[in-house]
This record gives sequence, C-alpha cells and structure tokens, in this order.
Amino acid sequence: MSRNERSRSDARTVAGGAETSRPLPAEARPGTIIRAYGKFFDVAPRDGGPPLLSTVRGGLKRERRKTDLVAVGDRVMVTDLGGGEGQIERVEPRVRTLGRLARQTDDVEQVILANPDQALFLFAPREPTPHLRMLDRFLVLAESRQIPALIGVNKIDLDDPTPDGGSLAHALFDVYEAHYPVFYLSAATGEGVPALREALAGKITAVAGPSGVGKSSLLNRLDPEGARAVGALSVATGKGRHTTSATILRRIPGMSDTYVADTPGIRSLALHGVPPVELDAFFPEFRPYLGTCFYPDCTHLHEPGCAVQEAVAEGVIPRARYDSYAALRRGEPEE
Ligand SMILES: Nc1nc2c(ncn2[C@@H]2O[C@H](COP(=O)(O)OP(=O)(O)O)[C@@H](O)[C@H]2O)c(=O)[nH]1
Ligand SMILES: [Mg+2]
Ligand SMILES: [Zn+2]
Repeated sequence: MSRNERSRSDARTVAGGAETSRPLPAEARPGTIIRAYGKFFDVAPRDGGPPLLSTVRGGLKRERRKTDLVAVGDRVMVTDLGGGEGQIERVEPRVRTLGRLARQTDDVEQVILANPDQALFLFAPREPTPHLRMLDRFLVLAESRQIPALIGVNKIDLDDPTPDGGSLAHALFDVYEAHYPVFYLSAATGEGVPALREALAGKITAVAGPSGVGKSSLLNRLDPEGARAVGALSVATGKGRHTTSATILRRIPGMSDTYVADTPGIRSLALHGVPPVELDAFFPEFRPYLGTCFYPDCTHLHEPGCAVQEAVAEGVIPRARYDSYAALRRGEPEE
C-alpha cells in the first residue's frame, strides 16, 4: 500500500462535513450516529433522550466522497421531525476514522467507526489463553493511527496464581503499564468496572479482542438497557449474528456523551498500511533508542551495535514485547 493510500485512513485525514450550501435549521441539535440500517440511521441527541430514526437530507446525498457519507460515530446536526424520527442536516468533519479500503484496488473507504477517541483491547488471563502477539498487533494498529489504547484484562475472577504466589494476569499484563492504562476487571463480578467507566467518560471507545474474552458481557454490564434491546432485536429478526457484524455504538447510561462499540472489524485491519521499516516507531518502549543504533537502517533483529537489542539484554525493554516486534518485523504468521 502506498503512502497516499495509507494517509486516507490515517488519523489526520479529515473526511466529510464540507457541505455548507444550505443554512442549518435553527432547531437542529447535535447528535451522534449510533447505528446504521442502510439509508436509515439512529441518531442519539447529545443532550440525552431517545435516538431519532433519521434519513440524510437530500442535498447531502449528492456529495460523493471517497468514504461512507455517514457512518457510526459521526457527529451530526439533526432535526427532530416528531414521532421518533429525524433528519440529518449536517455531518461534522471526522476527527479520525477507523476504516479500510473496501478492496485493495478500491477507492472507497469502508468506515468501521468514525471518531474513535480511544480503543479498549480486551483479553483474559485464561479461557481463552491470551495470545499477546495479537495484543501487540492491536497496539501497533492503535499507535499507527494515533488512537490512544487502553488494555482490559477481564475474567480477573478466574485469575490463577503463579508458582511464586503472584497473579498470572499481572505477570502477563503488568509489562504494558509503562505505556498503556491496564484495567484488571471482571464483567461477571463487576470488579474493576467502576475504574474503567471513568476512563470511558465522554468518549467514543472501540472495543476489540479475541472471541470469548467477555466483550459482550462487559458491554452488557456497562449498558444493561442496551443488552435487552440488542437481545430483543436478535430474537425478532432471527439474525443474532448480524447484530455483531456491524458497528453499534452503545450509550452508557448515566454518563454524558459516552459510547462503547464492539468493533470486530478491527481484527481484519491487521497491519495494513504499516510498512515494516516503520514498525519500530509503534513500540513506545523502543522510542528512546531509535536513531541511536550503529546502523542508521538497523532492523533491530541481528545487527551489532543495536541499541534496542542492548536495552532488551539489560531488561529495560521487556523481552516479550521485543519478541512480538521481531515476529511482526519478519512477517511471521500469528500462532
Ligand atoms: N468467569 C468469568 N466469565 C466471564 C466473564 N466475562 C465473560 N465471561 C464468560 O465468558 C464467555 C464469553 O463471554 P462473551 O461476553 O460472549 O465474550 P465475547 O466473545 O468477547 O463477546 C461467556 O460464557 C461469559 O459468561 C468474567 O469476567 N468472568
Ligand atoms: Mg461477543
Ligand atoms: Zn537497532
């Protein structure tokens, strides 16, 4: 993928919102797209209240851009038409986009989530066994798109002791605390959930992680009302699976303008658009050493005089993180 293509889905790319030809109706209110159904969108008004099932005003549709016109996460101005319906009058410029080109050859970006403020990567100490290589890959993705990352270690109620009497979860995940907030929690018991809620306040958070770690359980704990609505919809349409394939923002009750979304699509983004030579910059542990190796084009894999490998040998850079870097740099498939 060329640099040009890359920048299109980059954090700094601003898509949309250029449309200004008609004055905004005085009664238009700010809102957030929380769900898309083809031409219809649920818009959550910023000031609370039930979502408005909305269509996009005619003039806006004529604007063709190289991305979805309206996507979940977009901030919009909406007029309330009564009866729970609304009209989207304006789409604000996107601050960030989590998306991908629909096909390698394609020009149109498929938006997984517009305006993610941060990402929460959820893992568990066991059930399923954590593959930290996957977490490291998620973190590179977040770093490369300048999306702040949080790490959630769910199922802390299932935590095992280590031979020295410590905790397995902490043994695996404490290493990340130098650069990322780590939340040890249990969707089952509620432990650690209040601290996580605080970190979500006022933000749009994309949640990703392997199957079975408790993403749905956590979102249901954060948004118990939504749990019922999503469940009811699955039953009504018989398409339960479908409800998790498209992004749905869930507003956390009792918190202003706070949304979480299960974003399974993140996994398919892989490391598209991260050239191997730039990978080292996306490991924050490496940053103090970059540019100080003997060879300016050091890959940090085998060269003598490599400051990164020295830092690993001294135990300053965690070995596990370095091993992930090396595997990703060599393009090794994930186990
Ligand atoms: N013991 C325990 N089980 C959990 C916890 N969170 C989720 N589970 C269970 O783990 C399984 C997978 O959870 P689910 O939310 O469907 O995971 P998802 O695939 O990431 O959405 C279910 O059987 C949940 O009941 C937790 O904190 N502790
Ligand atoms: Mg799930
Ligand atoms: Zn080096």
